[in-house]
Amino acid sequence: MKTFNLCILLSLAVTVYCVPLQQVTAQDENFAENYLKKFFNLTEERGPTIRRGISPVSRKLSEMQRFFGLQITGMLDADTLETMKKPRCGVPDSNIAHFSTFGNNLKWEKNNLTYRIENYTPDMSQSEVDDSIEKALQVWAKVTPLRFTRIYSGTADIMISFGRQAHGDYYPFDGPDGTLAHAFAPAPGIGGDAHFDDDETFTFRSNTGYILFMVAAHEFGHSLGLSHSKDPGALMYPVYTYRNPDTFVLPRDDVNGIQSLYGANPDKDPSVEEPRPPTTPDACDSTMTLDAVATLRGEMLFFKDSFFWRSYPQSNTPQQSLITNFWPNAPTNINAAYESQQSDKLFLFKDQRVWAFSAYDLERGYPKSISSFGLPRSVKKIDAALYDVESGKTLFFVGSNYYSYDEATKKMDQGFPKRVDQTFSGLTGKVTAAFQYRGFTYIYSGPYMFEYSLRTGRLFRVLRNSYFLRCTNY
Ligand SMILES: [Ca+2]
Ligand SMILES: [Ca+2]
Ligand SMILES: [Ca+2]
Ligand SMILES: [Zn+2]
Ligand SMILES: [Zn+2]
Repeated sequence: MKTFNLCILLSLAVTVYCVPLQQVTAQDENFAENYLKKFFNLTEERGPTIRRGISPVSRKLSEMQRFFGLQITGMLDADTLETMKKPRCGVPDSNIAHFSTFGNNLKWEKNNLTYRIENYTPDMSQSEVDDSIEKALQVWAKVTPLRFTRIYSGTADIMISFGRQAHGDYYPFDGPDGTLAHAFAPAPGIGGDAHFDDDETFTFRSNTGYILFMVAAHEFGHSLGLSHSKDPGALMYPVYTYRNPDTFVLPRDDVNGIQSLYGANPDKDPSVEEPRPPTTPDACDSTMTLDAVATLRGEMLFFKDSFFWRSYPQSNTPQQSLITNFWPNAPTNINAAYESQQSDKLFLFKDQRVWAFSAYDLERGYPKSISSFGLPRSVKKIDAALYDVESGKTLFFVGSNYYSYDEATKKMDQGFPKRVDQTFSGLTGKVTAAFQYRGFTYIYSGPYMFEYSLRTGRLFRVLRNSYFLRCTNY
C-alpha cells in the first residue's frame, strides 16, 4: 500500500512541472521488460531482428497500454511506468476484452467444490483468515450454482496457502508489493489452487495493508475459470483496488463472466432483494450526467458513482479508477467537488458534509458540515461547486440559486444567493456540475455542458458531458 500511494502521489504532485523532464532510466527499462515478460508474454528476442518494423517490446507495450486504457504510444512513458508499479495479481493479462475466461471453456465439470486452508499468515488471526476466505468464496457462490465445502485434511480442489519467494511452483513471489497473489485455472492437481505472498501485510478490513477478502475473491475468480478483465470496476481487474469489504457487491462484468461458465444461482430466493451488481460508467454514453467535476494540480477530474476519470494535460485518454483507490476515506456518489488553488485542497461534497484532501490525505477535522462555509442550515446539499481562479471565489450551486464564497477571507459574500440564469444566460435547468478549465467556465446541466466566459457572461458552446472524456470505443 505504501509504494502504491507514493507512486501515485508522486505522479499527481509532479505531473504539471516535472513529467516533461522525467527520464526513463535503464533500471526502469529493465523493470518494464520483466513486467512485460511476466504479464504480457514477451519472449526473449534471439538472432538478428526480423525484418524492419515494430520491436516486440514496443508491440507488447502497446498491448499493455491498450489493456489498461492508457494512451497507446508503444513507448515507456511516465503513465505506463506508473501503472506497471501498482500492486497486482500475478496471473498474466492475456486478453483485451472485458471479462474473459481462460479459453477452451476451462471450467470445473462439477458444482460442488472443496477447499482447504493449508497454513496461515501471521498478519491476522486464524478466524479472520477463515472468515475472509469463506466470504470470498461466497461472492461467487451467490451468483452461480457453485457450492464450496471446507475440508481439513487430504487434497481439496482449491488448496489455499501463504508463502514467500519460491514456494513450490514455478512462479516465485517477489517480496513486498508487486505481485500479491496468484491462482491456477480449473484443472486437477495445482489447478484451482490459490497462493498468497506472505511478504505482504494482509488485513481483515483496515485500509493499511491489503484486504485479504478482496485479494482472495479475485484469486478465486481465477480458480473458477476467469481471466483478467480490462473493466477498471471489475473484481477481475488485475490491479489491487481498495474497497470496503462490508459493502462489496460483485460487479456486473464479473457476474456476466462467471455466469457464462456456470449459469445463474438456481437457489436464489426471489423474495430477498439483492443489491444490484454495480456497472462501470461508460465514457461513450452520451446520456450520462456526471456527479461532479474539478481540477487537481493541472489535471481534470470527472466523478460518476464510485468512479472518477482523471485526465492529464499530456495524455489524450482519461484514465478511469475507483474513487476509493485514490482516496480510501472519500465518499462515493458525491454531489459536488472543487479544488481551492488558494489552499491547494480538493473538496468533495455529499449531502450535508464536506471532505477536504491534500493530495491523497484527508485533512484533520474532516468531514465537516457544509455550514462551515457559512451556508444556511436550510441547504441540505450542494449541486455543484466552482472555483474561479481570477476572483478567488467559489460558487456553490443550490437548486436554481448560487452562493459566492471568498476563499481569502473564508466568508460568504453579501448579496447572495443569486439566481443562476441571472449570470449564466440560457441555463434554465438544474446545475449538476461545474468547473473552470483553461479560462473557460463549464456549467453542466443534465447530459449537457455549457461553455461560458465568466467575465463577460457569454455562452460559447453547448456540449455533452462526455466531451472531455473522449470516447474511444470503436
Ligand atoms: Ca487443485
Ligand atoms: Ca509481492
Ligand atoms: Ca453534482
Ligand atoms: Zn488475477
Ligand atoms: Zn504459487
